[in-house]
Amino acid sequence: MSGKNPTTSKNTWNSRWTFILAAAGSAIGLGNIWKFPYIAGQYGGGAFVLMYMLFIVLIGVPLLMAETVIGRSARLSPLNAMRKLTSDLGISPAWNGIAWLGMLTSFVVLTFYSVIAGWTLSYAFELLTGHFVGMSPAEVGSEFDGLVMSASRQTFWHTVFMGITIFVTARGIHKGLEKGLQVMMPTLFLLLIVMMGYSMFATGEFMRGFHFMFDFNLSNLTGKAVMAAMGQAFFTLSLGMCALMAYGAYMPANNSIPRTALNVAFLDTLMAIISGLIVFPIVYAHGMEPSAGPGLLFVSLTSAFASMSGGSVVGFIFFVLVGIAALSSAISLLEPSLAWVTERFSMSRAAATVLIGGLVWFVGLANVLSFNHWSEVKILGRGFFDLFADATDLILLPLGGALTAIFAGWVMKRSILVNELTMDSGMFNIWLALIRIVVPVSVLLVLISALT
Ligand code: ILE
Repeated sequence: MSGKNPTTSKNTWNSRWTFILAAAGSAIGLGNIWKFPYIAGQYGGGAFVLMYMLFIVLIGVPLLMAETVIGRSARLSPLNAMRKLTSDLGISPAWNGIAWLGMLTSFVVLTFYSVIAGWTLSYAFELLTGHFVGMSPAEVGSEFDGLVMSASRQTFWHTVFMGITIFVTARGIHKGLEKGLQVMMPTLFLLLIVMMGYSMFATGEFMRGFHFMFDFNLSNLTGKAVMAAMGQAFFTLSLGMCALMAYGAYMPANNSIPRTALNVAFLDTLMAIISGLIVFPIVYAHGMEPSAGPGLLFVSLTSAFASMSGGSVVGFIFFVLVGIAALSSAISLLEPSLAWVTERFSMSRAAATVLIGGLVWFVGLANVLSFNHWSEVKILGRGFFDLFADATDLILLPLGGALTAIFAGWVMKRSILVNELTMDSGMFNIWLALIRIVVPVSVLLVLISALT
């Protein structure tokens, strides 16, 4: 392990807002806009949404704080942060497995995340060319099928997306991230509000969409639905993959970790809920099914853009902004392995980015092919895309999260936690109870209930 320490002011983000934006940039992405509506649709709406929000509060927020504490207290990449903490405590290096697991998970997630982000770029481009104008929802649906059946088109857009991610990341934290996010994230938020206005006033189905999301029937809560809600809570907050641990290393010492965690979780959840309130009314208005799967966002929204005046331009802007939200998330997924490789091999950041990003791109091709040429190739009954998505959501993220919680709650020195969290003792004890007991026990119960 090299002794390089990125605490110098050069490497800490230079304002309070920049860290919040970067952390929110990591959290807000395809998970909110693409995945939340489609998973909520598949698991029947209300009860799933309720469980998801419960997991955000009980597991997500405490864990977000724990990951950030680990990163900031050591000011190193996740793996070296864990190594430092375990060696200071004189305990088994087996705990460092948390960081290995996080690096593996963030890598695997990025391999399919980039493919879906490629879909958004493809849609932005096609909308700009006016391709969808006047198409019926059925025609828009078969266009989507055409995209996933085409290995070459998906490979092209996956390559464009990874290329941009590598380029921006290689330029370094300051230059790459700060300026853009301050403008893009609020713009995306405004556009989502505008589109929610469309769903509210132009579809005639807003209340039906609303009821789908918020009326809950507990009989819908199968073990699998609860597990999916938990996986989604981890995914959407970028937890269990060491992304926020890596970012924590750059967080200024005077930023409040609890306040940041609450802000990020609130913004992230708000974006997901708004996305659902945009998508479901459109789905109903166009006679589609909420359970349509990964194409839900693309087919429903594009059908709306196809029929509204100026829809091509609005749609183009929308998908570009979603692509940018995905970019700021993708950058955070590269960071755990990247930070470690630069420390370990004294490699330049740019070279390490190209190396890791290139590997992600290559493995990502398996996801592209799983939709078409390799659709018959099954491992554990799943094609690559489903295998990677399920393995991360249902197992790796919760496992990484639970181990992180156990480490932070039971193993780390209390003085470090107290110093980093700066909360009053009542709040601190609530956090400690959540992180020591509620997080690990819930993960365990959900895994057991889903497997039995
Ligand atoms: N949290 C982000 C999202 O919801 C990414 C998940 C990093 C992998 O899109």
